[in-house]
Amino acid sequence: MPELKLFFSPRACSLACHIALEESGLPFTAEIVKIRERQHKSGEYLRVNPWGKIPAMLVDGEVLTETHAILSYIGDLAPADKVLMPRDDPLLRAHAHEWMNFLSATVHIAFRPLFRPNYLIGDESLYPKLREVGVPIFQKALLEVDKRLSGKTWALGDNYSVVDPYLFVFYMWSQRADVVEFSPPLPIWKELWERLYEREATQRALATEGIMPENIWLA
Ligand SMILES: N[C@@H](CCC(=O)N[C@@H](CS)C(=O)NCC(=O)O)C(=O)O
Repeated sequence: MPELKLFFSPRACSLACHIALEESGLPFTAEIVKIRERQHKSGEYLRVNPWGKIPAMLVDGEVLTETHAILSYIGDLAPADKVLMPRDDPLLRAHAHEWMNFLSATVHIAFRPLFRPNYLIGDESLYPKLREVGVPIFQKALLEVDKRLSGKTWALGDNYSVVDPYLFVFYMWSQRADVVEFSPPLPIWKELWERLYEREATQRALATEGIMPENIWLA
């Protein structure tokens, strides 16, 4: 079994990988790299991931980046009885990738005007304009997730997969104290999130990241 080491920042998209690792039962270590303290731009972390983004995972010392890729890898590596990534059904596997790509390329990015306007535009006086344009796009992306979850227990249907912890993270972001006023009602996603929150693996990852009921929705 390869040696796995995840680099995470509390509440970042790395939380999806963290939960998936806990679900997998695979042995792993996790190292905190605090984005708020700009540790992801420190020389030490840049030696691991010169792109300076979280997450990164070392697999026997080899660096793997991108949440989608890390989740797929964890899903494939997990013991067969876990089935965190569909194995024998090419179309279902494609749906897993469809979800993860949508979450990474569309949903994650849709938070930018709210979280990191400085990544999109230099002039702070234009932030309100950016928000005006970005919030409807953000809302449309979130509503699309809620719609796609309709009638499903988990993202892929009846079975839990690595897609689900990825959905856990973005719902949590959507309910952050400074974001919730911009988020549309997401009743189906909320129910999925609650099912995920109850799982022991989720609770273990949250505890390691210092995310408690009293601080879960803080910015
Ligand atoms: N496409 C990457 C995006 C990674 C990413 O942007 N991570 C954020 C945390 S959620 C980060 O490192 N932010 C700090 C920064 O961009 O400076 C992925 O899906 O893993």
